[in-house]
Amino acid sequence: VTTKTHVNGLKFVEINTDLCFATIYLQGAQIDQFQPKGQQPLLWVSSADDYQPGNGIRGGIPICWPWFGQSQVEGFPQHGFARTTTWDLVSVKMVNQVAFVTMELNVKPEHRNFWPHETKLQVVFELGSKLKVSLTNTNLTDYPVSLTQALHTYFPTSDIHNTYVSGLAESQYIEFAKGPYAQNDDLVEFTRETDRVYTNLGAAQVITTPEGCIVVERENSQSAVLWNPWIDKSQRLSRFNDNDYLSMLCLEATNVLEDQVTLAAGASHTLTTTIYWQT
Ligand code: TA6
Repeated sequence: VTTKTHVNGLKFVEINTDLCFATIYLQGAQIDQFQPKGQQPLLWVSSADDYQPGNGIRGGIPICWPWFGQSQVEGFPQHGFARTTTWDLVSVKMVNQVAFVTMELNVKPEHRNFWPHETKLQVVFELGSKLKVSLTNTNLTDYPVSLTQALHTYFPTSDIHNTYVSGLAESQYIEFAKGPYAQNDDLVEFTRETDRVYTNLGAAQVITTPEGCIVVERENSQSAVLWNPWIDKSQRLSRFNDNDYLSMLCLEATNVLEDQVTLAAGASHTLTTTIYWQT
């Protein structure tokens, strides 16, 4: 495990063990690559991203915090400010070939107007043949604090037209601010822009692609976002090629809408997602 600097100045941790290869950027504590040894990569990144400081990387797992989506407040950045802020590297440990990388976000004075609360945000990456990401909020104030958040995971596929998501049935979803709609079919396919917030959702979904089946598990999350920008939105997105929609999808572990996190004084909450190739 080594710490390196990208040509554009962004610092990252590189993990190269018998079990996996991964890179995690200190900006946003954003993992952009994870590949179990002997298997295909589990994360997707756009080739249009030039890793400029100040943006979130278009791929991997952006951490959306302390709000998901558009902020209610004019001028506040979409998906919060954690992903464009440099986190502190707390520790790197190896336990039986599994790497544990811990980073913390210490809210900076310039963020105080976005987030005037004393809270601690820590992420632990467990990197083995599976990737487990645990995001812990601790409320250091003496009053309740609420927030929404997402582990905004980008997954790869060689063909979106032969990619299906199962494990969404029996839940309902909101899309384009309409709904809720019942999710009756267990297999969801992609034929147009898809931007759904599922609620009351089971703890595991499976993404079937031509490369194999990716298992996506969530803990302490009853909601998830399923997103593919499709043709028109792909042309409007920053750091995204027009045809990138053909080779990616997002299935995000979230705490949004009625699933938002409300922390009593002194309380903690850990959102976890675990992803791996089903064998
Ligand atoms: O998670 C889906 C979404 O909210 C989409 O609506 C789209 O905006 C996407 O996130 C990417 O947002 P970003 O700010 O990273 O361009």
